[in-house]
Amino acid sequence: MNTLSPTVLSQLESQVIELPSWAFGNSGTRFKVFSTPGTPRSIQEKLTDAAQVNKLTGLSPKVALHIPWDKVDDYAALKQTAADLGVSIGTVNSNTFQDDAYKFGSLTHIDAGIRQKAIDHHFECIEVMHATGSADLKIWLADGTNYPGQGDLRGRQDRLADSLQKIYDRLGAEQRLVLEYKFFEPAFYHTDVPDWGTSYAQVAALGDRAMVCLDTGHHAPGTNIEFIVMQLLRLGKLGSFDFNSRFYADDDLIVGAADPFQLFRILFEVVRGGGYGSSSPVAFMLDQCHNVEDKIPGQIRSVLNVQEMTARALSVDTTALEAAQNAEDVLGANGVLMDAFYTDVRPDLAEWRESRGLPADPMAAYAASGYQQQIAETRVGGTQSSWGA
Ligand code: PSV
Ligand code: MN
Ligand code: MN
Repeated sequence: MNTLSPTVLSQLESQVIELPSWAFGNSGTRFKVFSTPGTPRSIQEKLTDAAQVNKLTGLSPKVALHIPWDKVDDYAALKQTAADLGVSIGTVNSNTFQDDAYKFGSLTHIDAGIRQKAIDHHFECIEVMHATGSADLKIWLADGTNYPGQGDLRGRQDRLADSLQKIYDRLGAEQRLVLEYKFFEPAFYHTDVPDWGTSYAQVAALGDRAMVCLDTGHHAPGTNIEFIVMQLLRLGKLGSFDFNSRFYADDDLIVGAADPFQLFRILFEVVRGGGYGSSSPVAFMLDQCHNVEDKIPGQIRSVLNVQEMTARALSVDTTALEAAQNAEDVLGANGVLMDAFYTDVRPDLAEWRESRGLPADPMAAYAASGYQQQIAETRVGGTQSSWGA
C-alpha cells in the first residue's frame, strides 16, 4: 500500500452505502422496460440480491424499502430475513405518486381528505419503520402543477408545512424525516419541493430530526451541487444522499458514471464539512434504476465508485490546500485538489479488500460466482418495479 495512508484506510472502515430495493427490479425509463432473467419476484429476493453486493464489497449492509412496492404482511419477519442475509432495513421511502387520488397533489392537495390519505400513508410507513428497525422516513413528492395559475403556490406550501408537521409529530424519538427535493418532473411548471432551499425551509420548521435529502440527479444542469452540500452541512441539515449520475435530467444512472469529478467534489465537501464517518448524521444511499445493465453488478459498480471517490476525497492534503488558499495561490490550491482527484487508488483498495477477506475485484468475483446464472434459471416471472412502467 503506498497511495492511501493508514488513516485514510481506517476511515474507510466505517463506510456504509445503502442500496435501494427498487434497483433490483426491472425499471429504468418511461419507454420499454426491458426484463432481465433472474429479476426478483419479491422483496425477500431483492434482499437476497442486495446481500450479494454487500458480501462482495463489504460496503452495503443496509437496504431501503419503498412502500407499497415492498409491502408485506409481516415486517418483523422481513427484518429477520434481512438479518439472516447479513443486512438490515434502512430508509423507508413513501410513495404518493402512483395513486389516482394524487392526480392534483398529495400532502399539498386542496382537499383535506386526500391530504389525510397521504398523511395516513406516511403513518403506515412509520409503522413499517418501527417493525423493521428503520431509522429514516424519506419523503419525495411528485406534487406540482403544469400550468401557471393552475394552483395557489403559497397555499400549497402552507398545506405542505401542515401535513409534514403531522407526519413529523408521529415519528419515534430515534427516527428522522428526510425531505427530498427535485426541480421538475412529473410536474413541469412548478414542483412543490423543487430545491434545497424549500426543503430546508420546510424541515427547519419541523425540528431537529427533520433533514434534507440531496439526490444528485435532481438539479438543473450546471448546478454546483458541492456548494449545496457545503451549505446544508454548515446549517446542520444534510440528512442523506440519493446518489446516482445523470447526463441530462433525472437519469438515475450508475453513480460516478457520468461525471466522476463531480462525485469527487461532492465527497470532498462532505469530508470537509464533517459529513463523513460513523458519528456523522449523513446517510449515503444509492437511488438508481437499471434499464439495460444487470442490476447486481450495476450496484457493485456504484458502491465501488463511491468508495473510490471517498478515498480520493479523504486523501486531499488539506494542510497544503489551506496554505495555498491563504496565500491566494489560485492554481496551487487547485493543483492540490486535482492531485488527489487524479490519484489512482484502485490498487490500494483492492489490496485492502483482500486483507479483509473480500475479493480484490468484486465485479470479476460476481461474474465468476455463477449467481447471475443461478437466479436466471431459478426465478421465473420476475416483477418489475412500478417505477417507469
Ligand atoms: C424521485 O425521482 C426519486 O428520486 C425519489 O427518491 C423516489 O423515492 C425514487 O425516485 C423512486 O425511484
Ligand atoms: Mn431519489
Ligand atoms: Mn429521482
